[in-house]
Amino acid sequence: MNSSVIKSSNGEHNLANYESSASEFDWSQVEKQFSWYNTGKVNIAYEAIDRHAESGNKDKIALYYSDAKRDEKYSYQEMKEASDKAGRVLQDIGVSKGDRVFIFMPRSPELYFALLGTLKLGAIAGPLFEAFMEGAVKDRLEDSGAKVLVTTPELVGRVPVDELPELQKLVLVGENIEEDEQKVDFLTRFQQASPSLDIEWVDREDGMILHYTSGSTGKPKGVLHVHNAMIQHYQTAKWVLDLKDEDVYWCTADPGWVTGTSYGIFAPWLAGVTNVIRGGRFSPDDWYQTLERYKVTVWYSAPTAFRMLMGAGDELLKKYDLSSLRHVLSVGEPLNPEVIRWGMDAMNHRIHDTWWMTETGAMLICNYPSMDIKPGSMGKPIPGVEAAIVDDEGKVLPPNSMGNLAIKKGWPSMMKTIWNRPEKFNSYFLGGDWYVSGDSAYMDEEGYFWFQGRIDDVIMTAGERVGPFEIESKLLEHPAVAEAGVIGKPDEVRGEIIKAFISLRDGYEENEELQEEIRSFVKKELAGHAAPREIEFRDSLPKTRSGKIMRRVLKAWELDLPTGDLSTMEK
Ligand code: 6R9
Repeated sequence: MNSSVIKSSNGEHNLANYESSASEFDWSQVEKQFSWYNTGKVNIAYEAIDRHAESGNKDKIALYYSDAKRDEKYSYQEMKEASDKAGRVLQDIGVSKGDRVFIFMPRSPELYFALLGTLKLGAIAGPLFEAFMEGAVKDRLEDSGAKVLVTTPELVGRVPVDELPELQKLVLVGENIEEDEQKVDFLTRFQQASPSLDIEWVDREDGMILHYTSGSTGKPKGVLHVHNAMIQHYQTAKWVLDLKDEDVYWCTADPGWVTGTSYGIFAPWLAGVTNVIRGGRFSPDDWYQTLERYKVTVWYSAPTAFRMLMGAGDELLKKYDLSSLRHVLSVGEPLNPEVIRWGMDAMNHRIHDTWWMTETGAMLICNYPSMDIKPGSMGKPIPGVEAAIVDDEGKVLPPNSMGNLAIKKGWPSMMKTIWNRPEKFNSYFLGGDWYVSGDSAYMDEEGYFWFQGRIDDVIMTAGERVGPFEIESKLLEHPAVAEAGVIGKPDEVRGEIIKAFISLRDGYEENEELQEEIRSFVKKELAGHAAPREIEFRDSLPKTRSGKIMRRVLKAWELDLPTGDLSTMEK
């Protein structure tokens, strides 16, 4: 099943002792690292930032930020003060414990100040990816009952304020903002704010961050994480990211997605390292330059990015000095063996795959430095995590059987609930104890896990998780569309691309202009990355008797596969 094994490169933490018995590890050992261990009262922003500023690391660089226009750095002390000031601005407009403060803006230092300031007040931060359009923004603000939105003058037009009765304040980060009942000028208030703040000490199970993510049915769901997740953010920063004091770390994910918060904010700062944030869009030149310029030592990215870098050619790579790199990791989609081989040949680095989800809050199955890599495998569960392949009844299957990838309840960074929908939360569990991921996989005799696919219809395109239902619902709002079914179509670079099958209403003609119009409709209303790259018109779509579009049949059409059991199909 696996042709080659790449030998371990050994990290600081040799986890080999734990491999035979994951349950041997006791997470409460990790808690003792934190100042709250004795009091039980906690705040993740304090542990990530203030603690380092107070313990002799105040001048250490916490953040290097750059984009096309800005080039800045902040020490831990400066981050502490900036997040205190942002907290003050939010406190002054009435934010307090438990409130939802959403942040909808491109990466910038202010985004990070505002997010940390929100957490210091004990409020719940909700990051929104900057590419979201009006419909997507509205759904998320409405469901969460957000009280405050931090955004920019450029993006505020996408916020349908009149339709969001619970939204009280719009905090605008930009120049020359005129304040009114609702609008708040962030930068002016920030400059005047006092750089000190009384932190709200909360319980470890209190809400911290709300990430909206997609399943195969229904609207996007709000996954709530709590302060306690820091235990696992911290420990995986040590074990898996292999972070040490002197490291310069770069996670390329945007904080609109969970990787950009758990591993773009919390893990590196809890570990007290120097964190690099690069704004703007992906380009191979820009990324290599970023690695070179900051002498990045640990780099966490995604298969689509690696494939694009691979496609840009080794000549380009050779122009840069990447000798600072020590450890490279990947998440979000299957990491092809071919990409691992490219990593070895072109960069002389093993790329370490890691598996986890928005719901799980932190890494669960990984290739950590002290273990041998089997290219194509996601690795093994980290200590303290028990994973298995179970059948649909929750029965554990023997090695090499395909089934549901499931995790035994009880890891520290597990989501607390699905916002507003506790019944949805319960639906993740089988037999009480197994969290079922929605991925199918198998485990080999040596305990390595191999990803096979999604069991539901969730699409992973360029590392982003997109629910077909949200796109289908949007498509149906277009006047020409009678029925729509959306699937992921395999793609060499992006993993999958979004393909829509559409049947038209009477009076509309199938042509390219209409395709383009429908595509830009989704782009404008939802987000660029949610717009179908391919649209195919059909006279009718396959449906169950209850009227559900059978995406499985659409997929089979696309891949020229047998359509399987059609007994529930409408005749
Ligand atoms: C962190 C994150 C979760 C889904 C997950 C799976 C896919 C993530 C993977 C992987 C193969 C890996 N996924 N890591 N598939 N190999 N190493 O990506 O969270 O956006 O919620 O996506 O991503 O299908 O179920 P999220």
